[in-house]
Amino acid sequence: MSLSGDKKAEMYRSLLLLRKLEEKTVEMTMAGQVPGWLHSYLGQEAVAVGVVAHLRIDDFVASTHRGRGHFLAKGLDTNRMLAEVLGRQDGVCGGKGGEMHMADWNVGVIGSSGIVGGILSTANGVAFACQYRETDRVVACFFGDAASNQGSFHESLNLASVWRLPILFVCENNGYGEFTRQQDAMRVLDIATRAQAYDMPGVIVDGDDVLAVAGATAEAVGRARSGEGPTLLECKTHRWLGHYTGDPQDYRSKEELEDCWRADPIPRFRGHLIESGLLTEESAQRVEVGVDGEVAAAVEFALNSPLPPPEAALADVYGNIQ
Ligand SMILES: Cc1ncc(C[n+]2csc(CCOP(=O)(O)OP(=O)(O)O)c2C)c(N)n1
Ligand SMILES: [Mg+2]
Repeated sequence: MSLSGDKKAEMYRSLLLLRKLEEKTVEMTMAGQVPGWLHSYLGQEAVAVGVVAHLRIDDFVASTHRGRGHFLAKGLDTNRMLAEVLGRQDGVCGGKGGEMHMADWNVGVIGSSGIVGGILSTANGVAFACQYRETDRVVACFFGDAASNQGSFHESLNLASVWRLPILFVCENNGYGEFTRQQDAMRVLDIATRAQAYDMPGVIVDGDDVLAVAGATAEAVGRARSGEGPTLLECKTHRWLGHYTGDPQDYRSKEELEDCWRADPIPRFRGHLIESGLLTEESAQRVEVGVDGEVAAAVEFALNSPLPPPEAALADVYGNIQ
C-alpha cells in the first residue's frame, strides 16, 4: 500500500498541526490557562501520523495519558479538542474529561486511559466487536514503553493472539516511564521481542521517521484486516519535554536533549517532500500559514467557550439503557 503524493502532503500538514497546536497548548498551560497539567506529545508526532496514515475513518484508535496527538491525527476536531483541554463546555466531552480523557466515536476515537496499560484490554474489546460483527475494521492501540511491564499488556497480547483480533499494538518507546530511564526498569530494551512469546510479529521501527512508521503500519493493518491477527509495532522515539509540564527534567543531560531535537521528524519529512518535488518552499509556507490559522481559531473558540454549568456534572454519568 504505497502513499500518494496527496496523502504525503496531508501527512505533512497533520505533523505540523500536531506540533503547533501542542506548542500552543504547552504555552497556555504554563500561563495557567489549562486546569491541571499536560502530558506533552512534542517530538513523538511521527508515530501518530504514520500509523493513522493507513487507517480509515471507520477504524479505531485508543490511547493513554499522552493521547491528544493520536486523536488529532485521527480527525478529532481541533476546536473541540482544545476546548476539552481547557475544561470548557464545547469540549469534545463537554469539558469533563480534560487533557487525558477524550473520546469521539464519530471519528473512531475510542478514548484513553490514565491507568498505565489499562487501555490495551479496552482496545481488545473493541477489536473483538469488530471481528464478531464480521467487519474489516481495525483498532490501533497506543501505549508507552513502561506500560509493556504491566500485566494487562501481557494478558491483552495473549488474548489478541489466541483470538486473532484485528488490532495493532503500537508501543511508543520514548525511553522513559515518568522520571525513570527504560534501562533502569527493564533488561531487554527492544519491546518488540515480547511479541515472540505470543506468536505474533514484533516489528521495530524508527518512530521519528513518519514514512517508516507508515510502511510498517501498512503491513500490520493488512494482516489485521484479512483476519491474520495482531502485530506489536515498537516505534523508537523521543519525548522532548518532561513527563508532564511541571517536570523540569533535571535528570536528563543537555546532550541527551540535543539528541532528541536532532531527531525532529518534521524537517526530515519536509526534506523528503522537497527532494521528491511534492513540496516547494512556497507551498510549505502556505501550509504553515494555514496551520497557524487553524491553531489561532482553536484558541479563540476554546477561550470563548464557557465552563460547564454545575448541573452538567450529573449528565452523561449513566448511559440510556432501555
Ligand atoms: C497503573 C498505573 N501505575 C502508575 C501510574 C503513574 N504513571 C502515569 S504515567 C506513568 C509512566 C508511563 O510511561 P510510559 O508507559 O512509557 O508512557 P509515556 O509517559 O512515556 O508516554 C506512570 C508510572 C498510573 N497512571 N497507572
Ligand atoms: Mg515512555
